[in-house]
Amino acid sequence: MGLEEKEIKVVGMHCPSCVNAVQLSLTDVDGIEDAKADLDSGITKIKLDPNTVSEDDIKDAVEEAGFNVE
Ligand SMILES: [Cu+2]
Repeated sequence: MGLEEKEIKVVGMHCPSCVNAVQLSLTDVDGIEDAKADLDSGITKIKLDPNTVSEDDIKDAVEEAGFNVE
């Protein structure tokens, strides 16, 4: 079972603690191994197990942290 890299765009981040919150919320999801968000672009790279994680899981985690997926 291989990991996949997925890229999303998160909107609403405006400081390093926003970045942290997004990353923590994402890596908290079962099946997400790593998440790196870029503050300026919002581009967030997620390393995940595609069999475990759905688009909705990602969206929910970002929203739970208080942000949105574009
Ligand atoms: Cu912030």
